[in-house]
Amino acid sequence: MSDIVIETADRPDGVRVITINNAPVNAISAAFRTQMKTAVEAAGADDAVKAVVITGAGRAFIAGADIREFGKTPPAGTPTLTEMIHAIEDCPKTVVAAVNGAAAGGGLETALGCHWRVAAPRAMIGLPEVNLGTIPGATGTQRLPRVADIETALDMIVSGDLVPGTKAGAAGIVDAVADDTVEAAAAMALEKPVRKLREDDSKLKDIDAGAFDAYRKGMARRWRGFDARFRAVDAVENVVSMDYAAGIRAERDIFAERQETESARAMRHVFFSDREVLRHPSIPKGTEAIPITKAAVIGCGTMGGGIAMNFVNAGIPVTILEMTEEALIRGLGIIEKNYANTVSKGRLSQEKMDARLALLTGTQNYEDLGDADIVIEAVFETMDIKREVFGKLDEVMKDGAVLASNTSTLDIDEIAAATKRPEAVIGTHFFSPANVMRLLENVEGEKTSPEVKATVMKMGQQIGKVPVLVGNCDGFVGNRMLHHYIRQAKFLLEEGATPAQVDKVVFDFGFAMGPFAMSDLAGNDVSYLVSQEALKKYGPSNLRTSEIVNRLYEEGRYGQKTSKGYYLYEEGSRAPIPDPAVDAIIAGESKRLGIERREVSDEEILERCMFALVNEGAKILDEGIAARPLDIDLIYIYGYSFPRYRGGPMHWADEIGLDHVLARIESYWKERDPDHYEPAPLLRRLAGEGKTFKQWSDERAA
Ligand code: T1G
Repeated sequence: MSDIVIETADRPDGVRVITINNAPVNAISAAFRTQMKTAVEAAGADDAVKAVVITGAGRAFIAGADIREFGKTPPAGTPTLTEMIHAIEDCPKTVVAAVNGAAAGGGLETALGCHWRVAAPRAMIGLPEVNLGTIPGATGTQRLPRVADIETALDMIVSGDLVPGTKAGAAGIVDAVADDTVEAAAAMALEKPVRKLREDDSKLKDIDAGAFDAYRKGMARRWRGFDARFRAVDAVENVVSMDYAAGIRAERDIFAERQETESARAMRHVFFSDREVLRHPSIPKGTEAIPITKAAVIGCGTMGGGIAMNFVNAGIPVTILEMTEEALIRGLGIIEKNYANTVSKGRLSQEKMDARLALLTGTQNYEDLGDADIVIEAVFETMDIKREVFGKLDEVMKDGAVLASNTSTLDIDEIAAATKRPEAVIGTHFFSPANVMRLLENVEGEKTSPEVKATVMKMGQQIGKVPVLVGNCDGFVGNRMLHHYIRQAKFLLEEGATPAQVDKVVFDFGFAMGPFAMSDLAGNDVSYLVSQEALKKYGPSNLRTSEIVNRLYEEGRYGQKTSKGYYLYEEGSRAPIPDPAVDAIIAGESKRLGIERREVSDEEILERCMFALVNEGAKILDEGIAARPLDIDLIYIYGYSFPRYRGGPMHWADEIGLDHVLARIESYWKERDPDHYEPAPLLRRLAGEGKTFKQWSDERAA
């Protein structure tokens, strides 16, 4: 890559256009800062130059500071981003930003250092630093409230969301919106005076100092644990009590404090993993994905209906098949009700709802599915029915169609064997509710072709999911690991903990809810029936198992659906209420098992549950069921609400240190669970070599 990233060209009208050309998205590198400062100072000193426009080459204006340079020392003499921005603002000629594309983080900060701004209608603009566990660190928290009202500024900085140019225009963040941003910016630069935002406090006097505490209260529940977002409010709040110079110094201090926190490292890991996950080592580079222009879904129950919604939401027509007219009408009715709900909450227009429903076609005939590019089966979770369905699909689907199963527990190879085209068969495991949960666990069979794998990975993106490709085994990756975590949670109950204690530890760690509240939501009857299926499949085990869920099932304590499970639930409320009757059931189990109940510490609860995920994850990596630790991390973040600011179970274990994780697992294995908690060989190996899962993965990829 050439290190010339800033190009200049003089227009006949006397405007100098400074173009940033640092593929792929004009991230701000050290060279960028040096060359931009030089270019803008030269323009200011050149009498032939009447005014200046700054714009980006390619699809972005500026993607922000180059995240890959974080923590690296720049060459001596390199200006900071703030120094570069001030050089732009101090240019004696009018400087206008032509925001041709994404202006994110330092990109927007740079645009706010220009005297005026023109944006393209669909240019995505914002300060997403909190999504990296940090805060805007180059005057953004002090400039945005000087152009937008404080609520808008706080919303943008705390959410980290990018908004389109049109919205940024309406908010006053840009001064005009135009398709040809350079032309519009040149005209503006020739007529408008120099305007230094850092000297303009006019919008600050309207700010109610109480707005910040109110904002903190309003964000507390949604952003629990995301510390950077709360520190961003602190930085913005300084606009009411500090002048600009003090405000940016305070901002810089907070930015520096955040940069090297565990959560910042975790969220940078997730940022890059979100992109790396699509480049799976088992899909050769350049493999062509089959275009998905038409889909089909078998089964219009909860999962089938949710799956179908994903496609019509992305503008892809879906034919959905049910066996009876009554089931079809009921299923389509539920989809319509779902959309109507969203419309009533003002989150979808009636017109968009109608357009989406118009893309849905119901049928009872397999022949109507033949021209779909992909068909996703979401019928009962029994192998006989799946094989029957795939046998029919094999007969009716066009050549080259992808035959996918939404199964969460059954063997993809056995399903594929019901067809004459196993290379076209793959698992596409959606998580309930399928139209909400972002994880799509794609499960490759022995014979699945690279094209089919590439297709479901691209399709996942197309329908707004995070697609992760994994191998075929019991429970694939997510549920296989979950099984080990839930088992420890149940053992902890038998040893002395209560459901509320375990759930609080896991909730405070950052999950949306603990294992027992989750079981009550999903249905204890479901987990009981799954355990009975496993019993049928594998026979009784002489290893330690827990029968607590059997006891609950026997007493009809299925969870929220029966207003009692691990907890009690009042009519119409989902709030879990601890129930002494459950404590008695648990104590009865401890007695039956001859376990002397004891005080269990929160630390043991957290480690027993979370290290069980890590230990099984290590086995999954060793078996090649997951190709990289990042695949496991994303599965847990997007499928199981593992806290994003801890980076996923494998990244989190790397941060703790695998030697410590191994030592703790060793002790639990010996003292608490000799049957199931033996340390994974890969964990032992890496801990012994002083390595992390990431280093192991990078060595394999090299
Ligand atoms: N630094 C380094 N690489 C980046 C990058 C960045 N800021 N942004 C994107 N990339 C890479 C990305 O990893 C991918 O690489 C490729 O570019 C295309 O990205 C002081 C300190 C701008 C909306 O957080 O949100 O400024 O996978 O597929 O869909 O206050 O990129 O191809 O190898 O996402 O067109 C703040 C992060 C930084 C914005 C464009 N900025 N980027 O989306 O492309 S911190 C951000 C995005 C900061 C200052 C602070 C998006 C985009 P690869 P892409 P896209």
